[in-house]
This record gives sequence, C-alpha cells and structure tokens, in this order.
Amino acid sequence: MTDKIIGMLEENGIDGLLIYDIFNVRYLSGYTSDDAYLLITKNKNYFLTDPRYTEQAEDECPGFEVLNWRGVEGGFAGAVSKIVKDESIDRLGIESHSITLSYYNKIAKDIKAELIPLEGIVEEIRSIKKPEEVEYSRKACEIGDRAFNRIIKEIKVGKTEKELSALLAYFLKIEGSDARNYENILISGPRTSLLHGIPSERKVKEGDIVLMDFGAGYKGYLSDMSRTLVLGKPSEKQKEVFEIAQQSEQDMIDAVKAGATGQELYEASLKVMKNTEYFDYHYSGVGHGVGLAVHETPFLGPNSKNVLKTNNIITLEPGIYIPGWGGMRVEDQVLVTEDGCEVLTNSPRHLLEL
Ligand SMILES: [Mn+2]
Repeated sequence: MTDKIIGMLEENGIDGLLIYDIFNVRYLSGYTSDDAYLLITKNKNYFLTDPRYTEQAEDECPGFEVLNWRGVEGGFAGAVSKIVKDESIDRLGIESHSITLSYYNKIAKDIKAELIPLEGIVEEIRSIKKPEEVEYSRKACEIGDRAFNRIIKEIKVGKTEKELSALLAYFLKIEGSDARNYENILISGPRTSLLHGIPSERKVKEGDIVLMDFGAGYKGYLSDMSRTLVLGKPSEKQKEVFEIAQQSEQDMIDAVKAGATGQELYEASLKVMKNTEYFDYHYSGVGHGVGLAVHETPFLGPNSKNVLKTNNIITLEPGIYIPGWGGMRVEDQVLVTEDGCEVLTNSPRHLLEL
C-alpha cells in the first residue's frame, strides 16, 4: 500500500511523509487503535506510538519499524527528527489538514528538513475501495439493516430519544458492529429539523416524526443510513414532505455513476423540490464518501467538483428541514459502478407508520 504513496512523493520531489490522520494510519498499516503516526520513507516505514500500543503495533503492522517515541530524547519531535536524519530526508511531507499547530511547531523547531504541506493524498487513494473494503462496508450495511429492523419494534409513545438511541446502539453491537462505533442520531417531533440533533430526554408522542441517522462498523468500515418514520398516522403535510425527500433521494440514486460530479448529484436532488414551497428548506450537503471515516471524500453539494469514480462508496442524503415543524430525510449508502450504483443499505425506504 505504501508503494503508491512513495511513487507519488517521488513525483513531487518529497523524500518522506508523516502521517498524522489516524484513519490514514489504519489504512496504510492495518493498525486498529489510537495515538499513532507513520513516517513513510523510501527505505523504511516507521510506526510511532507510545508503550500503551507498541505490542499491538508489532502484531498488526508487519513491514513497519515500531518506535516508542517516548523513549527518544525530545519526545515525538525528537523521534521524527532522528528518522529525518537517519533517512537523509530533505523534504518531508506533512498532512497539513490533520496535524495540530502544537505538533507542527514542535517538529518545525528542531527538524533539519523542509516541511511540505500535503493535503488529502491518502484520502484520495482511500476513496476508491478495494474488494475487501467493499465487502466490509457491505457487512456494516447489513448490520445496520438488522439493527433497524429491531429498533422499529421498540419505538413507542413515552420512550425518550436517549433511551431509544441507547437501544439502537445496543442492537448495532449485538448484531455485530465493531466495539467502538460512532454515535447515532435518534430524534423526534419538531427536533427532527436539527439535521444532526443529539438525542434528548424528549418523550416520543403520537403523530411524531422520528428521524434516525446511524450505522455500524465492520473491521473499521462504516455504514451510514437515515430513515424517517411517523408514530401513528402521518398528517397530509408529513406525507407530502416525505414524498419529496424520498423522491429526491431516488433521483440521486438514478443519477449516480462513475464520471458524475458532486454538483450534478446535488442538482439531481433538487429536481423534485425546485418548484415547491419546501425548496428553501433543503440542505445543500446531500452526500459524502464513507469508509474508515463516516464523512470522507468525495463530497456532494453545490460547489463540489469531486468526480465520482468506480468503487467509491458514498451516501445520498437529501432532506427537508423546517424549523419548528420537523425534518425528513432518507439516506442510503451506495457503491458507485461504471454505469450506475449498487445500493448497499436495504431497509424499507417508504414512510413507515408505527
Ligand atoms: Mn451521512
């Protein structure tokens, strides 16, 4: 995996790359925990961590020399500095979008190499999924579908959002999600207009919209889906808004294929709402890549120049959010193919009435 990086660095006259982003660390080394960094050079790949993780790293990351930076004089910066010297690095690439200013300053202080800010190199490679990554994502989506099937049986009048959100998290894990998973969103009533609202003590009531946005992890690969339902009989307005949100998502599914841009997909999402009173209530971030990170390149929206490629895995999530009334969205995760897409999340897409 690191060969590709080395090739790219050589083209740019860079002799080494310090990987600071933990998802990039995982992608390149196979390491599954926290607080670790890589230094990729032409001759050798270094793995920097502290004694909490050295044993795990030795085990998970063959091909890397594991270094306990706490044991080096000068700490982390000292360790980087030593490698730069040992490997005769003149120009060191750093991930400017993820490194903290404090770490940057520490390194810059005593390093002999020129620091070259690089952004998104590994992320770009990560956006095209390999067969085993597709397989893991597929599994994560299946776990999400099974958890959805269980949570809808528990949504009853009087239960709080927090209670239901905890149950959803439990179902995800029991169905096989990774032990560490991202927090789900399960909100209700007028609170559903908060796009990424945090579950509260609010008790769900008859006639409420319930909006869930959640996913599982499988071997680190995440799923992400949203479903909207109504407790009891939906009102005419709830039906109307839902139909637009759902059709908008369907139009996006129909428009996805390799070569389509993030902007074109955004435009596809508007088709059904353009001439309605709900147009002003849409949100422009209508989708994103998903993999080791829940939001990763490519991003879909009005200013997105990202071009979809075969084997991107993305979500489509247009929605309508009316302050004080509520919000509705349907979100699915799809695998981009040459002439379309394969939908990986398969929970019912119609307006469920519980
Ligand atoms: Mn999403």
